[in-house]
Amino acid sequence: MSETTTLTITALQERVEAIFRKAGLNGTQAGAVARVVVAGERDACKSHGIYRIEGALRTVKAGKVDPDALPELVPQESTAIVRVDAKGGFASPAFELGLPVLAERARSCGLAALVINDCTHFSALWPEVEALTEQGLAGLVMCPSYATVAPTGGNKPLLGTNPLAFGWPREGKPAYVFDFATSVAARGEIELYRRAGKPLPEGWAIDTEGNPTTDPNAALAGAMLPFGGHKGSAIATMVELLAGIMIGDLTSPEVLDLLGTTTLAPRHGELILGFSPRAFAAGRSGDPFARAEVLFEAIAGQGARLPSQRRYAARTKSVADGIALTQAEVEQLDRLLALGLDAVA
Ligand code: NDP
Ligand code: PYC
Repeated sequence: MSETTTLTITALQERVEAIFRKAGLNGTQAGAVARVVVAGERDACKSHGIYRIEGALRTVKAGKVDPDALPELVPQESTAIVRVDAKGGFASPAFELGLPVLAERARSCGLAALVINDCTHFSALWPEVEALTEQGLAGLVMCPSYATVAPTGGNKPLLGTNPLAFGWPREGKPAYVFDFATSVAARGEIELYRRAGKPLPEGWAIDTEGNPTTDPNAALAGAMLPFGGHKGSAIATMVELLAGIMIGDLTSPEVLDLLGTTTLAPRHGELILGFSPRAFAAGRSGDPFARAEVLFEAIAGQGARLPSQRRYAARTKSVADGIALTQAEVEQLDRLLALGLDAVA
């Protein structure tokens, strides 16, 4: 078995934050970005954990994200739309800035939307959805990425892997949360197969000729496929419309035109919706949270697991035992900390 090193969550946060500081990110950017990277590692979501640091640094080095950005709330009073201008920085600090205002508006209006413009988003969406559920709100979050997915019936990359995440708060229990790419798999997952020299499961991708492939390199050069055929294709299109066009930001093909590559983290906007279940259920019989529990119990009663259950179990273990990193991962973190942006091409 290969050697591992175990770090506490706090120690990993400090190390990842230091890497981002060394690479030139200001405190606002470095702290928030490190928090989502470490959360990914803590919850055993390897495709959005420390593996993402290098891509983020490459994006800084290429000048496609502003490491010194300070996100700003755009004044828009008395509306359910809260807008944060990320100022060309990463999405996470913009989200952290907008969250309290979104929560306050969602509570007072029943629902509210946080629009983030001009951000670079490379992480999972569940940290954002969970931040909403921690406020007692249900949440729906989505963003485009870059054109890497062929629409069903097509054969060329056009849509993004466009993640969609939802959360429902639960009293005394971890929230019900799902978060997935609208492609069969996230692109990060394909990259991990490539690095491991393993073939992809069938049905994930097509090559540049439009033929099915299980070769990760051919898949990355060709196109990924939407999940659930035409259904995933339509949901990914909805994400382009709502979290791209509607909020006055880039669609996935426009992101790819801007970056010219999928090796950098995508720059676009993000849409975060917060709902107050109590406000929606007001005047109707039954407590929405109690009714939701009946549904969750019925799901579990059939032997099915709730989404995020695996993640929460991994989190419990990480909190108790720390996060185990392979020797290669530790060496990579050391290299990034020592060299900063010189560590990436
Ligand atoms: P997965 O297929 O790994 O997981 C999707 C969701 O389904 C998770 O909530 C997972 O919970 C749940 N789930 C998995 N198996 C089961 C099961 N048997 N029963 C019930 N629930 C289950 O996600 P993807 O690979 O599609 O996406 C991975 C991540 O990539 C996401 O976090 C997404 O936000 C991110 N991403 C980000 C992009 C960006 O542009 N920022 C683009 C694309 C993806 P659990 O975790 O507990 O297994
Ligand atoms: O895994 O598909 C992905 C992805 C794209 C941007 C961030 N993650």
